[in-house]
Amino acid sequence: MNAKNTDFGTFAQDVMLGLNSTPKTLPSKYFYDAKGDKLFQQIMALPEYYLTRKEYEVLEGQHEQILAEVLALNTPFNLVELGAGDGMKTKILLRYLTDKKADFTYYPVDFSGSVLEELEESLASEFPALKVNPIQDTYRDSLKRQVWEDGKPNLILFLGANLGNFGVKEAKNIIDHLRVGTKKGDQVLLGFDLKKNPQTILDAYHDSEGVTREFNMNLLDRINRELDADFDRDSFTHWPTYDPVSGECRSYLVSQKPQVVTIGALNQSFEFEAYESIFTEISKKYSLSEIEHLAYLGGFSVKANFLDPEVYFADVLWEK
Ligand code: AVJ
Repeated sequence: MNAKNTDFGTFAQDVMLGLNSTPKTLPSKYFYDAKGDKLFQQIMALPEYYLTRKEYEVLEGQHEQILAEVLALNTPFNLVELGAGDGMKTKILLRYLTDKKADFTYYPVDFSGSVLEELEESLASEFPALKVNPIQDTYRDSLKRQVWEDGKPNLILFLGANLGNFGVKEAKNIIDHLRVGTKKGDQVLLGFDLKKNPQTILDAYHDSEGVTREFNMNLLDRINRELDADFDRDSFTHWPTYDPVSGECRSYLVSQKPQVVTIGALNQSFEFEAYESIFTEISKKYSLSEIEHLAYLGGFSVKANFLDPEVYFADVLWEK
């Protein structure tokens, strides 16, 4: 595997920076260790978590149109996927491209090494002839390094509303990295969760089984496990919010009492006032005009928007 070290130093530093900030915050990319990957797979199967099913519907129903241009090139290309995860939805595209005898190499990029290993195994058994080159990295660093760049056309997948994990300013910065990391003619397919009934959105992040709560809490468990800390998870509440104006769904862990948490690896204690919170995740919801504006800022032209019949989710195809 083309692995970048997601070493202890980085996690510890990010936790230190985040918990020393006001308000306190922790980066959501650290949700995804082996336990977090499993919890996210459970989230995707929840009745309230419509995102995965809606995007699956889009890809299942419209993969022919989505892939028509890249197939029409009739030349070898690279299929790069930022945040590949378990590849469940991507396999629709891989199956179709394979059936069409397309000549391409698949570069799944993910921050989680454990999910990449599982993906590699499942691809080897389901697509034995597929050329796969997994890359363990962040979105930004992978776009800077571009280990896939060999002059062939690229189709870059950024599915699953993963861009939603960034606020507006940061999302623009990621789009800038996409611009720098692509060449003229390259295509990008991005998944966006759309603005909709606020209750539907809130329910997706506040499921009745409490899996999303566990997913957030795992961050505290992970700090306990890996950084020798003493977070008492039961004294924190999972609190998601949704603001229909900004489209920002935000998750917080709220301390239910004044308390002190010690992180051994940092040699530091952190004080929490009663009801002080840690901001753990943003999942931004977009309108179609906001998405179009992003394309414009990045210097991409919009080829097509692929929507599900209920207009819950959009996969948009851009070209540089
Ligand atoms: C993987 C970023 C798409 O924001 O909806 C699910 C992660 N967080 N439930 C999202 C998540 C809480 C998810 N993404």
